[in-house]
Amino acid sequence: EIDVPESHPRYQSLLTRHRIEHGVEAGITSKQGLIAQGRGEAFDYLLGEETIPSADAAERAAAAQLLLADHPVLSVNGNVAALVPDELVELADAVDAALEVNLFNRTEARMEAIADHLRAHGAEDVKGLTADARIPGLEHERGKVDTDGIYEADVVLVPLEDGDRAEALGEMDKAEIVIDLNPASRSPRVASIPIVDNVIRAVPNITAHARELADADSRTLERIVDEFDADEALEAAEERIRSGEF
Ligand code: PTJ
Repeated sequence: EIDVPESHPRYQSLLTRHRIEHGVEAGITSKQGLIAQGRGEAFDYLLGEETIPSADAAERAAAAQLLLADHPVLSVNGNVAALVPDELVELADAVDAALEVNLFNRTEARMEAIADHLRAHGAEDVKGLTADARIPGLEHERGKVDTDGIYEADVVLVPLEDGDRAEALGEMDKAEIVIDLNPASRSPRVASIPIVDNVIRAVPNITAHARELADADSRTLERIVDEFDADEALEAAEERIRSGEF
């Protein structure tokens, strides 16, 4: 995909940059998405560019929560569509969730480009284009969702979400799983399950946990969700960043 040997110490980070750049060129990722990526990289560097144990626990709890859900939805924006399209389709498949394009900077052109991109990566049904419902408390464009998608979902996975929208979704009484590399950001702080990890590692790891838990009974899954402590996970991430071990 890019002309850098896999042994290069910054291989993963260069690959990620290339995908985001390509996403912008293809009309999938917004220019603000480039800035968001830069911010994410700085936090990822401080976390050691690895899935820390508390993030792995959060990813396992997220898998359990998604498997328990009646109507789980994975929200897709311009950054994750560029970074992990195959992995999102695989996760949706593993937990029987719907994929819904939901953009902070919504334009019809990007909505279509992302839906096409997901379909090219194997998605069968992509929601978000109907936009026949609104998230209460958000300005018109930013609150647009599908009735049979995010609006009626009981569990929503929102990667890289803006704080206001994360809060508004949380107020709709949904279990909210947020992936964000900044543990101090408002969206992971309002999430029921905050995952402080790079989406590049987080999404496939949630899928791996979901596959491992596929035959678990609901009591086991409920216990995994109950035992997960959101505040502890956020603290552990902050501690790792402050420890300076990178
Ligand atoms: O495609 P759209 O229109 O929906 O726009 C998406 C972005 C991401 C541009 C929009 O939601 C936005 O402006 O986000 P913010 O407010 O810049 O927040 C981005 C957050 O995601 C920051 O806290 C970053 O640390 C974090 N982040 C960036 N890249 C990654 C990440 N977290 C996990 N994995 C990443 N690869």
